[in-house]
Amino acid sequence: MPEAMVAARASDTAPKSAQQVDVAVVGAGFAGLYLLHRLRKAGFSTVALEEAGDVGGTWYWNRYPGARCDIQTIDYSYTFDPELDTAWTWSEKYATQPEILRYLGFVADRYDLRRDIRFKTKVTEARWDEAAERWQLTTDNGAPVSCRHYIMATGCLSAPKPPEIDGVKDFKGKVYFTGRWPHEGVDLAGKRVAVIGTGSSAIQSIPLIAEQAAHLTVFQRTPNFALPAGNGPAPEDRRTFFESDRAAYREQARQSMAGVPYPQQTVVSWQLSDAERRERFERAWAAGDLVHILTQLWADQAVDVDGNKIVQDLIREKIRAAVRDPETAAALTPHDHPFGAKRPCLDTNYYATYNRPNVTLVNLRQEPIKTITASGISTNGRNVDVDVIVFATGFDAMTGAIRAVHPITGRGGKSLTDVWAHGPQTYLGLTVEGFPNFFMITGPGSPSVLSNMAVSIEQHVDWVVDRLKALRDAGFTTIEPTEMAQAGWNRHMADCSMLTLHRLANTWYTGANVPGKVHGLMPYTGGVGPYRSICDEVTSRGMLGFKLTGPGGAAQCNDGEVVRLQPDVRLVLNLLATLNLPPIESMGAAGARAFVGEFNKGRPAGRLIGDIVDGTLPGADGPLPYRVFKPATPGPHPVVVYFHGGGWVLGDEQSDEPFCRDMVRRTGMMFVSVGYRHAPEHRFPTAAEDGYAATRWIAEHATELGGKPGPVLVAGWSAGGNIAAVTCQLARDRGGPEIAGQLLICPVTDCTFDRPSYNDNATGYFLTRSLMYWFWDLYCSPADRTDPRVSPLRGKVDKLPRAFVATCEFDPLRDEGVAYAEAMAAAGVPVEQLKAHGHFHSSFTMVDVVITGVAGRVQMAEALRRFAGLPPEVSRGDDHSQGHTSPGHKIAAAAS
Ligand code: N01
Repeated sequence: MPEAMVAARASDTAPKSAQQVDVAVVGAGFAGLYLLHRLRKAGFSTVALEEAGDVGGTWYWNRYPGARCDIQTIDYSYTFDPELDTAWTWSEKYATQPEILRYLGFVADRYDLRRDIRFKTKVTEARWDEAAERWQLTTDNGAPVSCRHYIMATGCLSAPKPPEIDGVKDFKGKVYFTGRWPHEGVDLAGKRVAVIGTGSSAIQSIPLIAEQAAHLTVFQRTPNFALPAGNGPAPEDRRTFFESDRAAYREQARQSMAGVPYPQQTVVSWQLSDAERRERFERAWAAGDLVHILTQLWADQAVDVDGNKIVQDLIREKIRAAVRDPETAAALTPHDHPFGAKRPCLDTNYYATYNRPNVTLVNLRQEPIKTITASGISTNGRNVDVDVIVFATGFDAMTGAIRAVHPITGRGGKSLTDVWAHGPQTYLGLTVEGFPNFFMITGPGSPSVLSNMAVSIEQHVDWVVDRLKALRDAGFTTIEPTEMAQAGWNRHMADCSMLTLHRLANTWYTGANVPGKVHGLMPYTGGVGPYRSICDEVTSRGMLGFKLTGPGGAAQCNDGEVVRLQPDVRLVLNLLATLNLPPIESMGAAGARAFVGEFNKGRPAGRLIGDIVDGTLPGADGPLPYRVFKPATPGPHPVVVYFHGGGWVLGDEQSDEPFCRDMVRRTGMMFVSVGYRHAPEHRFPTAAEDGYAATRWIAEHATELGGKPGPVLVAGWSAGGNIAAVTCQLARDRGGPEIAGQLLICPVTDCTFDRPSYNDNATGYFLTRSLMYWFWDLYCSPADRTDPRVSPLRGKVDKLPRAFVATCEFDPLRDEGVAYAEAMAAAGVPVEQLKAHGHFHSSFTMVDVVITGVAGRVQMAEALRRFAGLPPEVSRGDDHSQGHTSPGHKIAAAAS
């Protein structure tokens, strides 16, 4: 519909008194349109308030040359109606802005949505009316609105950021913002043009502007990674997959991590050779697909600085090859952020554009802009006269469109701006405590901009509208998240932010692009599929974390936190639950060992370190096997004697190999893992005595083993932690060896089973109470159980080596580990504790699976180095062993 007609209708029909509706929506972009459709179908009276003159949202405003989608449009489409899905065919792999806008217009027409949209109408204030239990909205055009529910479908990138450069008003030429490009287009032919910024908007428009302009000067503050879009028809393989089973294709997208149907990679970078990695990279480069290159190279590319650096280096090679002038190429090459931590761009001839004689790059890192003058732009190094300045300077993302657009006042006069003064607080990214009946579509705290927005929008809209229907059917009139639920979500957000490398870059994802904005990762990094399952869990658990109220004092509140586990621990436990494994204790010792052996075969052994040497040592009653893990750096290194986990029944000197390798890399110390004997063949006190004897022998033969003579350290996980603790007590009582420190990870320390963690975490977290009972029964008769050689908490705990004790919140053994740490501390032993929240018994040993366990292992490594008298940081000598180097890379960075 022509804009003039729309505008005329909007003002002609504006009622004098408040417009009464069930639900008011702000925005008529992707989200607003689908909301209108769903709300209407659900029988709600609705109005959408839209500042623009027509539908389209971001695609209405961003009309700059070259504006396109950066998700393949086959995926960037509505999927709610299979008929709509077949009624529209995209002409290109990445549709242009005009085509996407046409699509949204087509959708609006098909479902007759415009009749409920008030265009050119901005909400100027929104206030929760407690007495009426309604939101009262004022607008700048036409009647105010009174609504039961208020939904922001304002998009994440719709509030342009001011340029923050002095002198703009003095400029006598033309000024344009990519995010507010004139509808009639701009003729740049023969003009001297400046583009400020090198984000996606700039990178898409620069090649086209360069083709028109007499001269283009690009002012770059931070270079960005850009990949060739390879636009054209939708790729054959994708089309075939899509056409063969549309429903399956869409469903896979909904359950995926990014909202695009790609599988999760399981191979990590260091399992691949240089050639294999390059082959994967070249394939991804040629595919011209952001999600492909961000997710399909190797499993650690987005979570580990080393895995990521390999991609960065390969892209840097491409930039050098594309740009002829080495100085320009160097300036265009990003070095300040991991690949993907800042949104990479899809381009068409971007780098090659700098080979044109009419294009100049100004590196603002070397010569910052001083001011804009009447005739152009003045930097520390030069004055550039131009006719046109294009600001491609980005947006106040995610919160800007919600918070800054208009004051929103909730219960008790609370202002959303104040509530979010220290960063956005939400429950599920959808709702805010203190703001009843207020919803955000793809708000901060949801996957939003880290996902295919089309998929996330549909999920949000479906969830919200389904909840509103259920609320109405149950006779409730208000819905609001609780403080506890919101605090839990914020903590979960913080946990998730440790999963990826996004937090290591200054970007609009973190608010760093807007001066004065609070820094913090705003989108949810836990993935689209997991997020969907969490929203569904909230519903299936009786609207967990929401307070519902209705007439006559009706109320319902099932308070709680929906996710208390670390995000990756949740995925691991969910996966294990789907395997429906028989209890380990039902397998018998031989069966359980075979099971663990099979389980371990499927996991990578760990990154390359220095030498790995097997041997045997004389134990108390015969030879015991051991495996030495050496750092790649020149020795001799301090020696850590390590005892594996497995309840005194399972495992061997190799079974915790990934953990040992990882700790060797992080500590720069040598680990000797001991194959102590197991129950039921060898019952108490065999494991304890083997542990002590092995420690003694290793201490006496440290030099022979390639280690540093002097005091050793001991470490162990689970039953191995028990043996390490017992060894320290025996060494104290039996005249040595000298032990410089003990690292006890989720140790067994006592035969008392009535501490809360034994009940709280009895089942559901892999190590169960009944499995522990079984281990105890096989190892130790009831009469022996109070012996300090199996229950060190019952022994003397003074005069022990310095200790680091790690316990996990969701572990039956948690409280006895804490009790042991506290007992040692009370007895004067220097003790450090790590109480790992959201973790389970295996979190620290599932290296490369439980990514959030890295931070704990970093702390453990730092403690071991302190105990050994080493400086805090270790330089890693193993980086070049896989053909890629990261000189001077310190452990602190690796831990990130
Ligand atoms: O904005 P940006 P954008 N002086 O924030 C620079 C989506 N999008 O509009 O990095 C000098 O990325 C700033 O420099 P720095 C997409 O998600 C999608 O380009 O802050 N320079 C940066 O280079 C994208 O990520 C598509 O140092 C200044 C640039 O301006 C998001 O929108 C297309 C400055 C801003 O880049 C935002 O992209 C377009 C100053 N005062 C956008 N202030 C699709 O393909 C800022 N800059 C779908």
